[in-house]
Amino acid sequence: MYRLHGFSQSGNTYKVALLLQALEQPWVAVHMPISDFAAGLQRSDEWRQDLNAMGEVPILEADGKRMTQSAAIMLYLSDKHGDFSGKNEDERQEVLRWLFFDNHKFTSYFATLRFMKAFGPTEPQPDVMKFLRGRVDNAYGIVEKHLAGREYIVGGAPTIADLSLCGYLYFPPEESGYDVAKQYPAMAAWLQRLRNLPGWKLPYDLLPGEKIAPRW
Ligand SMILES: N[C@@H](CCC(=O)N[C@@H](CS)C(=O)NCC(=O)O)C(=O)O
Repeated sequence: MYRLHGFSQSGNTYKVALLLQALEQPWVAVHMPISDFAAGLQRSDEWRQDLNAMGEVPILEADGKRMTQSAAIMLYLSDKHGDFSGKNEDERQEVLRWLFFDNHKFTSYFATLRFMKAFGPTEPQPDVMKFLRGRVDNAYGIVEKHLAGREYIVGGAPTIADLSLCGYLYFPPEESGYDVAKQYPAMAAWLQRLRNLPGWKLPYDLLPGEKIAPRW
């Protein structure tokens, strides 16, 4: 039984949860309330020592190991269960390329922007938001262009590259100010396609934690 630490607002946790569902593996959520997260529990010395020195969720406990970093966890699970990793060496190389792009450019700026707009303790500064929107628009434009005329990020079937890139795209538009379904047609069609994966659910239905109204 896999144990996945996180909470429903965490798109990085959602990526791993979606993969466990698609692999039809049994798992339980270990809930870290967003109030603890907002208070910085994950940065305390004790938490870092006991759970993750990097001070982040998701954390997956499995096979006597405690793993972190959603991409590393997804590579482990897709390899172990022999699915969603790409059909050959070239596809697996492409999967890695998109996982790195996602972690550096696609998820990271968007997750930061959304956090500041929806959950930040103080009103975000317009210049900072403008910078983040510029970075997001660039990364989203790249994925939109890539998906025009193709069904999945790599090859002809879903892989962990899809599950990583989609991790923040099913949250309500008001949390980020981005309405992907309206602004990015190729991404919208791809997100619709991914809903057919086994066990697919929206983040607030798959992971524990109350939906909260965006703050700013
Ligand atoms: N690259 C990491 C990012 C993980 C991450 O940023 N997690 C957020 C929650 S979604 C977090 O725990 N942040 C804590 C902090 O920055 O203090 C991954 O994919 O797992």
